[in-house]
Amino acid sequence: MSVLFGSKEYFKGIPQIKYEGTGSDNPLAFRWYDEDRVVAGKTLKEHFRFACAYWHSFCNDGNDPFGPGTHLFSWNAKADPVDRAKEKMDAAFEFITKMRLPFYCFHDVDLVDYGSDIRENDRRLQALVDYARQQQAASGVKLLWGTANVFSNPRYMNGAATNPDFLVLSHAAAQVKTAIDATIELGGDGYVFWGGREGYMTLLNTDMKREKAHLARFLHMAKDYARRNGFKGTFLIEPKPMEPTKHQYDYDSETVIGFLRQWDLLDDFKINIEVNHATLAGHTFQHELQVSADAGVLGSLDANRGDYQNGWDTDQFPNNLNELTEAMLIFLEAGGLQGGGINFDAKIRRTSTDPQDLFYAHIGGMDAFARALITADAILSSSGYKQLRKDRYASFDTGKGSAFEKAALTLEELHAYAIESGEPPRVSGRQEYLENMINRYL
Ligand code: XLS
Ligand code: NI
Ligand code: NI
Repeated sequence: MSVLFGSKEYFKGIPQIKYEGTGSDNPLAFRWYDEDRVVAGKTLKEHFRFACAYWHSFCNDGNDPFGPGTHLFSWNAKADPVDRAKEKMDAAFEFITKMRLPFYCFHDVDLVDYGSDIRENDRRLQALVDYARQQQAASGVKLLWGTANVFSNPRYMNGAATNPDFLVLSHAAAQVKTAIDATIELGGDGYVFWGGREGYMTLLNTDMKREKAHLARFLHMAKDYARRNGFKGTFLIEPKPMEPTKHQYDYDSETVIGFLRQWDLLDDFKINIEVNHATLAGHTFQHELQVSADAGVLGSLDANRGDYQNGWDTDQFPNNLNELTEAMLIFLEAGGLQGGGINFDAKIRRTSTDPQDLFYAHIGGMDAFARALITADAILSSSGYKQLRKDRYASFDTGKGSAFEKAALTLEELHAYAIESGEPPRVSGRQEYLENMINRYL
């Protein structure tokens, strides 16, 4: 695999990252992520399908509401937007291949800067799609999913598909059409809708019922267009409860599943769960995984973590082994993701200004997922964990409990059964025992 496509090396002196095992103290090596290691019937590479998020790693320069960026992007030098974007792509593919990430994800405006002329934007994106096709062929890196950023441009301040102004909606549609074309052309496995401003700030000016109907119509149009043009992949909705909008319609997995069912979209759409969005919704990452897995729509993951003290999307790189091990128990029991992968929707901190920092961040995330999956597999195959949970429900396996599940009991019969059987014995849920088990296997 050749590492360099362009003529310049942007991450100088950093070699391709290798697996060296837990005995290694090289900070630029994997200690757990051995991509060829087989766990539960698949290699780690196949399980995770790790992806680099173009926006955080190559566009976000560390700016915050109090000051400009701190990260030096040497690839942003050229004046012409397409030339500049090609250098950024050289840097991106250099990083992605050095990092051994098999996939990447982008928004249209991550690949190249957009202006306000739709035809010119389409032309610019096409130039970068042509370039990406060559980069993908040379490196073997693939597109996990594409998406359109229909939340940053000021015209989307009141939403995109849910905007009260039909003309704004049509601009969003124009962007989504071109982003779908790009995703199809680059062989993307998925297409994501994250409704950043699909929601409202105040009900005083909002017809919520009408806005949600518009969103459903918009998704149907996009799906029909993509299917007509040969897209065989998965459409994904990424729930988030708030930020930037006060109340977002795609609040959490349960809400999105209800919406997809109501509007007859469940055959084509699955969920893209993001860890920090789960916690913003007042849930755990594990909860969101289980809800989606149970509904058969566990599509893809945006990996990151939040901050216990903050109420916003801090998008830090994942490193919480207990959380990830619990998550991997659900992941393995669900049989993995349906068509998706694990995209690092995470950013290095404003103060992380060395070129190596982006590598440390991804190495840490990939190692944490690998260690968690290996641990979860050991728990599933050699502990009493599954049996313990099954046994809690044993009273539904036979007799009256089983009749209840089969809808063969009436409320009067349950009344009689309770009287005849007397007070139920206390049965421990053994939470601390189970929590200790995770630490024992780690
Ligand atoms: C923002 C979202 C965004 C989506 C893609 O909070 O996570 O990055 O993943 O639009
Ligand atoms: Ni995300
Ligand atoms: Ni996010």
